[in-house]
Amino acid sequence: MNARSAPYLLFGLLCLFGLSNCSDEKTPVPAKVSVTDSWTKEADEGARGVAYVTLVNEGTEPDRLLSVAAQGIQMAEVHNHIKDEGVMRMISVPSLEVPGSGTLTFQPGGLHIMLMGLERPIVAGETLHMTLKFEKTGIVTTDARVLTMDEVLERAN
Ligand SMILES: [Cu+2]
Repeated sequence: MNARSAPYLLFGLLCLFGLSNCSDEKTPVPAKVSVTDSWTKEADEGARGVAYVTLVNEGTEPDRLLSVAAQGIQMAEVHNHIKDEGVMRMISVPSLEVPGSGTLTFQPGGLHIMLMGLERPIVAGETLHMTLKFEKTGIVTTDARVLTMDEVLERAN
């Protein structure tokens, strides 16, 4: 080691033991999740519905989606699709992690919100009011656009 590299080594060690602010270390930003997109498709009363959201965490710390409620729907649950012995099936996700600085896009065949017990039909052209509860961010509301089946197919292409 020569005299030139010594200060860098010292800085590196201080950095390692947390005694100095490392220049490239960012201060953690508390989790703050927002819903940037939300949509659902038309469904008859008594049928099952499905809704999709895009979650963006502007904080660097992770958060968790704990529950979802939708107006006029008895029960809303976060589901995911998994491949089980070659067969796709749905599983319930009671607590979904939203990574720090991360984006989660719910979509057909993946993460979705299952809507069970429709007290009235979900009508295309209207919106469905949903309330999402996060561990750190708290309550976030969104009005999901209701698409027709044709619009859903168009979106998939
Ligand atoms: Cu489902």
